[in-house]
Amino acid sequence: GSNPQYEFIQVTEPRPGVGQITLNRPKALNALSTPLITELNTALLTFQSTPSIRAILLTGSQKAFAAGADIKEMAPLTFSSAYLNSFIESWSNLTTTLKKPLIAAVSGHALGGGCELALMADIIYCTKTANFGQPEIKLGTIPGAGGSQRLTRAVGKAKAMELILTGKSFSGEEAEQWGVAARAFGSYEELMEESLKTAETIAGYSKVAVQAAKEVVNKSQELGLRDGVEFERRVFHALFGSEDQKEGMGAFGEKRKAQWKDQ
Ligand code: CO8
Repeated sequence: GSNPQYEFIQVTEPRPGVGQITLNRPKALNALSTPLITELNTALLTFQSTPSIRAILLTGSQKAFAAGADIKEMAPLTFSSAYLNSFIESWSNLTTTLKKPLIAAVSGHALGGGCELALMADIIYCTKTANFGQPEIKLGTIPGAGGSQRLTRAVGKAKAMELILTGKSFSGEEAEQWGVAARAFGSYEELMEESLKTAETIAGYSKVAVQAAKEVVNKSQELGLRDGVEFERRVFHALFGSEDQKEGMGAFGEKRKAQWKDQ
């Protein structure tokens, strides 16, 4: 059920091994205020440290994943207060701190910080009509939570530059074509069902292998090809030291379902 300790998010366990966080600030289209981000961080860290949670789904409402950072909160900020308090830093590095896989299910608006939050997830699923974009330029500012870096890695410099300099939105259908989203669905219901199914599928694998897989794919965004392939091979070798590799390959030989030990 929903957790009463949170005001701006809902936290549930909709399927075995799957933790879901639903952004729930409908009056502001899930604008990412500091209190909301604090709750989101707490919920993610709680899932990270809960052994029964094996995959995490992050979503908003049908109308909005998140319409950006809270403009009303940011409007009066000064350089020195943003700089001295490291505004945004606490939530702009989810991919490096969260070890469990995170799927973002995006319907409706994913703008500014909302687009950046989605880009921090390991997998984006969306509706074809989802509305992605980095409109910060229209507000006299720029993306501040990794958008200029992660969007550029996802779509290439030409498209990223056009999107960030014009502030123009792109659809979920385009997000899928450009490789930002893994899949785009025709309806909200289908999006949520398929997102849960994928989270459940991942939750059904060895935790050790899943964490290693996420780690090596993320390394590809940081390392050159030679170092990346070497890192992958080291981790691949290391997994021969896991019980789950013996179990997985043994179960294949015995034509039975593997029983993961997460060891
Ligand atoms: N911040 C604060 N309030 C918002 C935001 C926002 N980003 N987006 C919407 N709201 C509020 C509106 O003010 C409105 O509230 P009220 O009824 O009190 O006036 C309510 O949500 C509903 O919004 P609309 O009436 O505008 O709804 P529409 O369906 O007409 O329009 C839009 C939807 C197109 C999404 C429109 O609301 C919009 O353009 N929103 C702003 C989008 C935007 O510019 N986002 C980027 C923000 S800047 C940013 O994210 C910088 C990131 C830096 C790093 C992250 C820092 C935390």
